[in-house]
Amino acid sequence: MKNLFKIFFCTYLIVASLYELKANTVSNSLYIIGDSLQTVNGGKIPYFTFNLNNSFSQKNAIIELNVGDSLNLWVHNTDTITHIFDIKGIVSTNNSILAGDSINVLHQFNTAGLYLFYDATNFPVYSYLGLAGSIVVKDHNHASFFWNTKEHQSVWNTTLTTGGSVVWNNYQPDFFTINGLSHPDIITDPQINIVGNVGDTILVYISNTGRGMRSIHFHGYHAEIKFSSKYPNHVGRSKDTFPIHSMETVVLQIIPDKPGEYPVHEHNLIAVTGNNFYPNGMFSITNIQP
Ligand SMILES: [Cu+2]
Repeated sequence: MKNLFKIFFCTYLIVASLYELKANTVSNSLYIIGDSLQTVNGGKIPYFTFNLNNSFSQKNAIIELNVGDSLNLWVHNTDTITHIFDIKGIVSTNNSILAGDSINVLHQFNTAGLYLFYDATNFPVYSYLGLAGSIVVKDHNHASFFWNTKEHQSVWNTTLTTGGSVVWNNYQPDFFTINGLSHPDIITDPQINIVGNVGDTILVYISNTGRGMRSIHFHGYHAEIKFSSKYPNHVGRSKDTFPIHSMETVVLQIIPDKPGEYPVHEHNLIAVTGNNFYPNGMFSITNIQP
């Protein structure tokens, strides 16, 4: 009888552990949509996004997964030309999607971090024009904030979408967005503006899907690098300014040591402007309560 119980108990343990190891499959759809981006001065420039449903939003999709999840992703091309879907460093099989067609991508994410999906068509043209979003892979349940940072040289968007070409070395962007937003939407967006309490563990996921270099400066608090797509050896460093190369990502952890309200901004001063006006660019506010 005792042995029988042991067998039952062991079987239970094995089944339970197998169940725990079974990762979730998360299904998502992305729609490639061409429309226009509203800039801070009320203008509109040609723009494309990956959206989670078939209606255009200036905010590119952010897909959230837990470590071990498999992403079952359908990518639908609602545009009139072929696009190519890649997940940087993960899926680069040049998945061409004909106009009006769809593809399916299945991938298991076993490492926490921040990954970029983008359009490789005539790179960097369509990625620059907006087709670059992010996949967040978490190994925690802490408060998390998400920034997809990007610049725009507004006249180039028209040039590139009407078949013209540009000289990328002459890049002089005039608009700077986070998650496709400009001032004042940036400072009211709950995905962007860090809120919390002293002692909280807070994660900030930052990607640079523009063509320029980022230098993100946190006032008031230091942050620790938890993930860096370009410099894995930087993990563990604690500082207040974070360079991020084009098409790279970092994950930062902040544990606030004091209450306060502080800016977080891009330290290249042109990038805190929009149409030459401050603070119309990459500028947000951290609000920490006691
Ligand atoms: Cu600063």
